[in-house]
Amino acid sequence: MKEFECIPFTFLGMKNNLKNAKTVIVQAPYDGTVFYKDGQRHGPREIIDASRHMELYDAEFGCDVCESAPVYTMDELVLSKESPKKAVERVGEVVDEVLKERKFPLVLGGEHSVSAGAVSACAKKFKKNFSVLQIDAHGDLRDAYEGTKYSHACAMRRAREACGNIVQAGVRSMSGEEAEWIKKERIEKYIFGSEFEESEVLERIENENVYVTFDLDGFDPSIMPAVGTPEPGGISWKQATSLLRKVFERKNVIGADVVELCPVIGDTASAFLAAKLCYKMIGWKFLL
Ligand SMILES: [Mn+2]
Repeated sequence: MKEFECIPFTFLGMKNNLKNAKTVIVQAPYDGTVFYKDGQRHGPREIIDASRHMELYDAEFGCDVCESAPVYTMDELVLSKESPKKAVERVGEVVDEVLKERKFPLVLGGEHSVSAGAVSACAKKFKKNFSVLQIDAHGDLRDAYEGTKYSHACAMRRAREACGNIVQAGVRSMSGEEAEWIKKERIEKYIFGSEFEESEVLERIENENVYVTFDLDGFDPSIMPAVGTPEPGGISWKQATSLLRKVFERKNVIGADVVELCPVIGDTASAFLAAKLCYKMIGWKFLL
């Protein structure tokens, strides 16, 4: 058949070429442990769709970032509906493969539980020699929630077990149980609200290798309404990009995720913001 011009349904609409790619996009469409507003399973697709309509030129670098740092987009994963443990472990297996290929894994959620899988894959490769930086409105530090240790509400508890050093910014909501645990573990100084001092956050990241997990509800709901639990008083685009740029500049970022987009009909700004955030991270990773 004659070939017609088409835009692939991939991140940035790029033609997939695994060999050349530096980043691998892992789509983790999972919302199996969400009890309030679900729909996070549609997040990856919305981010990909928005990314296909973004300008590829980035003024910060003066070029099309994806030309120097090509991206490969995996198709959506099939994740267990019955078992959160299996769903999270599958994400871990996939990220493990991406790391073995020496590519940069960028996971699109899906709910926050998928991050626990990605972090466990990092632990397999880096043992305890990495930190996790989390941007989030919530602590996500429960030991278990609604009968599973693989809930979105437990993602950072699992991360702490895997790596020892977690740093959280934008946090403005947690349970009494989490607050108690934080005191017991004496990790108060690693947890920042929305008015964080950038230099202090950077100081607390103890390892050279860093995994970044970005729950979009860390942003203020005025710029990111499409999340399951929008908490008032969140961080700005400027705060997020300024902090992350420095993390990518000073540290070795080994992988990242952007999770919890819960698309709302009529709102395109949220998916666009998420897509742009992903593209900025790719630029900082490979072009700084
Ligand atoms: Mn959250």
